Amino acid sequence: MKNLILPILSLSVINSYSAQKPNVIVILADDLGYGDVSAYGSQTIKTPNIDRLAKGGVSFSNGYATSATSTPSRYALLTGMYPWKNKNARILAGDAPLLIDTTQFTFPKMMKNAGYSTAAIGKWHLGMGNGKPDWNKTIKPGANEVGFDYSCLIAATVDRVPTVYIENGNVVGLDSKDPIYVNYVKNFEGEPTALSNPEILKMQWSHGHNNSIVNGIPRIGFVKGGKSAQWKDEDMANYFVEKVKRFLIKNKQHPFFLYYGLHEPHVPRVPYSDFVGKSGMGPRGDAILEADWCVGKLIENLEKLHLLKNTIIIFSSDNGPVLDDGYKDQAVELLGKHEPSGGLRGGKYSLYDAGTHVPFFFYWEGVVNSKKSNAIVSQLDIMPSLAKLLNLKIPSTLDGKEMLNTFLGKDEKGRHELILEASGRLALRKDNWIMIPPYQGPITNESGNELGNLKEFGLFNIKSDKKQRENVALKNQSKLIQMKKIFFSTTEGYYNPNTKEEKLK
Ligand code: NG6
Ligand code: CA
Repeated sequence: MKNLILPILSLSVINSYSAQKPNVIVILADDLGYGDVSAYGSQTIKTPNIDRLAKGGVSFSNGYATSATSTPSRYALLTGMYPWKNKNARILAGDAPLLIDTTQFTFPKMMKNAGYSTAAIGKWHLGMGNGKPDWNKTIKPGANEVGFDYSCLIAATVDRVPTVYIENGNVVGLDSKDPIYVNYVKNFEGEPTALSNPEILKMQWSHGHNNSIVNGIPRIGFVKGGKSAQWKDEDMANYFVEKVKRFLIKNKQHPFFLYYGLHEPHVPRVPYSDFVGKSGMGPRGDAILEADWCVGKLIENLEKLHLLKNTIIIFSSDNGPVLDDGYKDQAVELLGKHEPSGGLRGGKYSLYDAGTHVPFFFYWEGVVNSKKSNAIVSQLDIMPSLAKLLNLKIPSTLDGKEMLNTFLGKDEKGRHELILEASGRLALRKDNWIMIPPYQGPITNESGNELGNLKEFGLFNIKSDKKQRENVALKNQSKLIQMKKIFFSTTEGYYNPNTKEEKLK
């Protein structure tokens, strides 16, 4: 009953009764597209658990990640700052140093200061250590130094070494007699790679992923030793579900903030056997079903612990979808009628809308009513909005905007403007318009996704032309001029038409 009265209590009242502070969980999927959840109407995949959050809460049809790749998106969510202002906020290698400055204001620090227990579980990809860490010692600084009391993470992505779990800075299950070494430049003598030993691969690579082989899967980067600590991709979903469960049990009497980074459906897509073949779309679809199962387990555990009614759950994805992201897993061949981007143009890596326009749901059982909202919201705005709810102070310099009532479904006022980013390239969404300035560089990358590199300014009305088929810049000069003005003043010093896709590690 308690939480039913919450909305009518004044904010100061929420604060004086710490027992009533709502728990907060942010679930961030990896490469899940706007059309990859059935909540927005897709008939080709069924995601009932994610849909439960969508249908029981506020379902945003204009929800955005800041960026079309993982590292910058996650940086923005956790700091409230546009990631393109930090030149290092690009797809990080597995041995990259911690990207967030330990003195920086962060979402977990804010929650911790408000008395919350904080945890990051799952995908990290924000670097750890001071650069090329010794993985056999405690790796610092990392998630624990930017505000998380507890962390259990994969350092980067599922396709990058080291392929080990790292709990509070320590590699889990490491045998000191078999230390682990990582190198992103050259291989360790005698260690098999996808090029030297293709016969031991259980999954083939299509581009990029031809370095060390772990669990029969070729990865990015070279690794030696640490055999006892290597994860089994098939078991990863369950591993993190259990870690989440333990965290919930431990904190059932105490307000908590959980950042839960699902690893699906990023490549390599290697779901648990229960999901294999279940989507009819091959590993990519099966991995989405597994992600949905993880969300189901989380809800089930919250219910069992009687926590669901006092927990805000925010669900989104770090960037848009991709099919062939470097492994031959038949994502293209078995797609059928499924549209991962939900009919938007582009995908991961793209300045077109599907790069950053992602699933976005705000669920708070008993407090927030079921609603579909067309308001434009960004993951940047989550932290400032929760600050408002909890009456917490945040720096005035943040790029995130307070939109509490929009998240609570009480009004439809969203952002008017949002800068979108793809590998350092920038665009502007303003109300129903998207303006993409000219960029050199290829039309597509190896994944086949269109990058949104246009020779001239592009202007699209995404209300009337959601697929961005028609560049209406010439027809709408005054709109273009207005948008250019906003774009150049917001991004002053950051627009460079020669920005190329960096050679990725
Ligand atoms: C790219 C990888 C891709 C993926 C991406 C990061 C190649 C050819 N491609 O470099 O597979 O790992 O980085 O994805 O290596 S993200 O979602 O974490 O940003
Ligand atoms: Ca991603």
